[in-house]
Amino acid sequence: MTLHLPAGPALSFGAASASYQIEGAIAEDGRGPSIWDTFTQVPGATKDGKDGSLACDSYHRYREDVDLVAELGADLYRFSVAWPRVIPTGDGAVEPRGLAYYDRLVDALLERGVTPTGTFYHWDLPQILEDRGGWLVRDTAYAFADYAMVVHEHLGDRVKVWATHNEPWCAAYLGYAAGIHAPGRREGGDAHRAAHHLLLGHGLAAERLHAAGCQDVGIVLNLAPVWPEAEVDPAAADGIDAIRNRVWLGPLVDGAYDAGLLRVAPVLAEADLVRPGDLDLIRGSADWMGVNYYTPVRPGPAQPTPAGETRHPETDAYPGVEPVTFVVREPRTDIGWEVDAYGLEELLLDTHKRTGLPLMVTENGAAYDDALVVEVPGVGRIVQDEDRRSYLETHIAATERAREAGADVRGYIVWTLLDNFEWAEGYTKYFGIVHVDPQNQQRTPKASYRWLQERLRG
Ligand code: IFM
Repeated sequence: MTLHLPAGPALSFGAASASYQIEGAIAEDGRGPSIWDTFTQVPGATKDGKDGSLACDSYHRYREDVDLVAELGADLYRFSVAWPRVIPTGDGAVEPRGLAYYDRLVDALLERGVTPTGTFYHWDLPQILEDRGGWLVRDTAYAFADYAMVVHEHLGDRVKVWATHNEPWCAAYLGYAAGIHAPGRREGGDAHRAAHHLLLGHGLAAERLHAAGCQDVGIVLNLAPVWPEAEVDPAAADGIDAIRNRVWLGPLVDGAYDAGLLRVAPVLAEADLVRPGDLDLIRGSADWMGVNYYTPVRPGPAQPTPAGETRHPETDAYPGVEPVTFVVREPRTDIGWEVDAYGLEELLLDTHKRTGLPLMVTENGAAYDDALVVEVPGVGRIVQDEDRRSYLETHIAATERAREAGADVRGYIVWTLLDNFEWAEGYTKYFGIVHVDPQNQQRTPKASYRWLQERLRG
């Protein structure tokens, strides 16, 4: 039974962010380097060659951001804590100036009547831990639990709803298999080790957080409806579902990795990796689940890799699975992701049935190339983004339909408040409902923000 997750008769609304994507100030107040600081310096790692050193400068402008969230009429703000800000050496001394930043942020939110919800890990691993093996080694899971406890001891009096990880699929498989996210490693099937250690870190942290009285410990997954095309090899489609969805849900719900998953990820059967007690610790450890949804996954016909060519990165993110094409139907957003609101409805209903947990849509939104800024008399500058508004409207409606059909969905949190550093895409894809001028970080609400504001304020 969670105590603080939204539980009102209506859906709660919020906006989300992540530390490395918005904060900047990477060398301020004792922050240590993270894997994203290192990775972004590799030529070609980001599309525009840029990094998060300035981003939206939210480390200094957080009050403006809090005002934007409050004026939106949002109930919630989802932020993540930068591990290297709080423990710059990963598992050593705590940096009080790093914690003080989150104090300021949380207090400002509470003053404006917005409930903060925190995520401990949105991908900014301290570099020093990566140098010791990163998520491929077990020690990182223990260091993560220690770090989560430091943050909870400090902020837990004011932040009641926590998620351990954001999208561990990306951290494990984009980071350690496809190599397109930090730390940029291409370790094939060893990436499954990272998946297990992320889950173990979640389990260790959840156990200690529960013991410390926190009853709202969740995990945020980018689960996806997997809709195989007619020509697909069923074993490949099953492998994709296993690595995208079941590798997380199996341990969390049943305390087991299933046979179909073990076929593509035999390493998960190794006794030295999955040690006695690990799966028992993970089973039942989440009080709620965050669902991040953008697009369905449609595995298509097999795609053999011609000799000498590298496999498509999306294929590499599913190690052990025969390469398939990923079919993307129209319409698509600017990042090339298919728009299908029904996918969210189905995913929420399936996740509800599978887990029985209270759910939150912890991220949903769309990238569009909406650089057009117009001056509206009496309103000021706005960015016209009808496509994003329509995406949000149809996906909020899908969330409501899933609720009406019985899914226990408590909140809908839009990704994202601000145009920000979009990982390997650099600053070339815009998900924000608020435009951020890259020259001076000036914030300008878009039409989608105004639309949501009107809806939330009734
Ligand atoms: O920007 C990311 C976010 O950090 C995690 N979920 C997906 C978003 C869009 O790619």
